[in-house]
Amino acid sequence: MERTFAIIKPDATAAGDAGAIITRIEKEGFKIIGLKKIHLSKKQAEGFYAVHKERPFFGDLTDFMCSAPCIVMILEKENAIKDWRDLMGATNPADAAEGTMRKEFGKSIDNNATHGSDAPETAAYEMAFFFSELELV
Ligand code: RTP
Ligand code: MG
Repeated sequence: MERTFAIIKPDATAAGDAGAIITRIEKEGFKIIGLKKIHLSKKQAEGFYAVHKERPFFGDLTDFMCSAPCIVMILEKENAIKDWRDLMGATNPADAAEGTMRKEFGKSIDNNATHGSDAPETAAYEMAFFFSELELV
């Protein structure tokens, strides 16, 4: 079993799409072992996306992530990291395949509905950033 970290981003949470996204996550065989709704501060958003701090979109990305509440989750499944990335679809919803979360719920490359860890090391960092072991069931 593998664990990955997922976010229902502020756009999808505000749009009322969290329920549909969670339903799909469960249908695809992921177990939700941690879940909470939070409103990130700018500092927390910058810490979470620190790998992107030199990128031109860093300011807009971190402004967006602290603009409204989001839902953070830890998902468990065989190949959870890759399978959640596949279910999310391409970063830009315009390029995302039919049936993916970003195609269905994303509006633009900046407002793309979901986040997923991209490797075991980033998953470990991101899970520990938001959850303590005590919060996982
Ligand atoms: P995420 O980390 O949010 O799951 O997205 P990702 O792996 O598919 O994409 P990543 O390269 O990690 O970028 C993080 C977020 O930054 C925004 N972005 N904008 N304007 C641009 O060229 C650009 N590239 C990335 C996206 O909102 C992306 O989700
Ligand atoms: Mg990423």
